[in-house]
Amino acid sequence: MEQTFVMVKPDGVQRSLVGEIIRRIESKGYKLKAIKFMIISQELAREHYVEHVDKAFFKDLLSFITSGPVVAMVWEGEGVIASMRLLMGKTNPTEAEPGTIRGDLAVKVDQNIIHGSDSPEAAQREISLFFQEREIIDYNRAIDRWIS
Ligand code: D4T
Repeated sequence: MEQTFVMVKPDGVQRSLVGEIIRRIESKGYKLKAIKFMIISQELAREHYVEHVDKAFFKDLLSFITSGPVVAMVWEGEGVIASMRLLMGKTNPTEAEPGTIRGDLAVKVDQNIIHGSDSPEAAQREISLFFQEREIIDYNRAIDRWIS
């Protein structure tokens, strides 16, 4: 079953949106596989955002993402990688549709409250950056037969 990496960024934690964000993902039907409340180190931030190393916003992005605790998670379900991007809405919250997490809850591109992997390769890379295999939990839910 497909898995994706999701993170409530420091602004989402500061704005007390962790519960609201998890509620939306849970209500959709996806299964929580791993969760960690943590402060991202400079090294991990650089690795996570390595594709943006040449961008003008890279330095600010690093200070922002390391500025306070985040909630890192692995979610599982059918088509979860692409679907999570739809639930999140466009990267720039001013362009994100109402009904999406960013469309409803965020305003600025540099404070867009949530991250989700954008491809199967990114999902695999990001999950293994943030989690060890033993931290990803296998379990059954009674509702799984109604969802998957
Ligand atoms: P993340 O990776 O945080 O989920 O964002 P996206 O996958 O939706 O978008 P991205 O990789 O293009 O951007 C990474 C990250 O950088 C911030 N950002 C982006 C920023 O601070 N200024 C900018 O101009 C852009 C384009 C927001 C997300």
